[in-house]
Amino acid sequence: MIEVIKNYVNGELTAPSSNNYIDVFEPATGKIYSHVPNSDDKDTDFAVSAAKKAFPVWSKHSIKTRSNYLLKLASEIKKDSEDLAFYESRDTGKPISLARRLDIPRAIENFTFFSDYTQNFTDYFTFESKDSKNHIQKSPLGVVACITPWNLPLYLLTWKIVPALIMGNTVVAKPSEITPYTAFKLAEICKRINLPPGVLNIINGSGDKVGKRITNHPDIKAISFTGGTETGGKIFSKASRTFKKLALEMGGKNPAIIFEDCNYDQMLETVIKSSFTNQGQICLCSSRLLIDESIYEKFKIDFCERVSKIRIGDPNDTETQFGAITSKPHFDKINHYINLIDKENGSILVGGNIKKMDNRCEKGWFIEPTVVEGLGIDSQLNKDEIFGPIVTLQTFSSEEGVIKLANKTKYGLSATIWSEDISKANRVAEKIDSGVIWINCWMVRDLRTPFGGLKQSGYGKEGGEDALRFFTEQKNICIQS
Ligand code: TXE
Repeated sequence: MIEVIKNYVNGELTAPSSNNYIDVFEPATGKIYSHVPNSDDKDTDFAVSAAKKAFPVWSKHSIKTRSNYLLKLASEIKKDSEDLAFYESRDTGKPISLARRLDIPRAIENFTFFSDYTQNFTDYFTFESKDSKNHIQKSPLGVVACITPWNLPLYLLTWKIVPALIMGNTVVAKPSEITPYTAFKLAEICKRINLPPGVLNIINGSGDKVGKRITNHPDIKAISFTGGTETGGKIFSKASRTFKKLALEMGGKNPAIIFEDCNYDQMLETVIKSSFTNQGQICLCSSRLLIDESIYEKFKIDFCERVSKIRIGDPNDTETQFGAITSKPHFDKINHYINLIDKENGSILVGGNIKKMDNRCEKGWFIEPTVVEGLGIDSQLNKDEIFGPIVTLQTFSSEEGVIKLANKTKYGLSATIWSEDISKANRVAEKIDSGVIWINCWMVRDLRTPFGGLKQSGYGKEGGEDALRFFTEQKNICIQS
């Protein structure tokens, strides 16, 4: 039976006013399993007005009170962890083991982290001089919007809504129409804990309708967005008309820089993960592997051998390491790049095929993890964000050379550097134009740190202090001494 997802507006689960829906597919089977509201301007405006109405009371609560509500949500998510992991895996095609290990625990941590982090938050500070006394007051913005993508649905939704809510804003959230299910379950949890109506509203639909209306709505004060650079650019240009605050987390083409003096086994193990976790559909995944030419042949053999052993399978199977591609259009996009490899004079070392599956998954969208060498620096495969299971190999022979190579992209999200010479690794890190750089590790996150890309990967930062600052406004009240 096809399940019907609802919007969550003003504390109620509601159908879209037009009664229009979008099909939601299970990537592992290629079959429709639910319908999500195809909301329009009227639905979006209703969500904004509910958020506006809830703001005066919610913003006057103490951080402690707001945090108590949010911790209740976290504890309900924890109770429902196993179900939520199943739903996330069904919606995205990721292995259930990954949803259990990463997506749901991190969603819970987003709540507990911001709750702890804001314990000692003060909403004012002062500057005194011989001429004046300045009282600086921090206040919530009002109604803010969070627009999120399909690769880490609940993880990224909670990463944005929690700091927004804890700072006293009310929220209109728009999950990806491709993977809306765990947001719907979060809405049910909000009802279960009696979150005051209008504080959080979850409005489903396409970017073209709901996303656009959010972007030009005069009562929305800020948008926190994660998604593609092209979409980020559209939001940037449209939102400027109403002078919204923006935090845009966008694409990446992340280098992994592998020096010959690295801890080889640790590097190999982690680079496999950084390349292919979530089928390569994490904005932080390594997609360009830059290898010291002195170890290139050895690395190539060892890496390809390991890649060929990655267990591709039904995401429901706990042994599966690598699942399906999240949507058919994205599957087509990745195949387009696979077809380009030959034309761009690259050679496929491993993978490069659609993976034919049996039984339940025979119509699913599976692509083998793919490793390519021999492509030019300016090839599309080395320039474009593919956001899938394709990595390219390139060699380097000097520190300056690899820095140049790493920076030869319009993106600047993340990079990893592998070397046991920490002063060299730090020297290189300083010269790499990326917002997040990992030395001898990957995806190790301290949520207090600023998170976000440089160049066309990011505009504004998330995390820790930056998230709190983003979701507040400051006012200076000056009295002459
Ligand atoms: O993302 P979109 P798409 C990259 C990746 C991928 C490409 C396109 O390369 O192939 O982006 O993916 C909403 N106004 N990433 O098209 O469109 C949309 O409904 C306002 C990188 O699926 O950016 C969804 O909720 N909102 C990435 C959200 O934006 C709009 C994660 C993201 O969708 C909108 C995902 C509009 N005009 C894709 N159009 C990362 N860096 O994490 C769409 N949306």
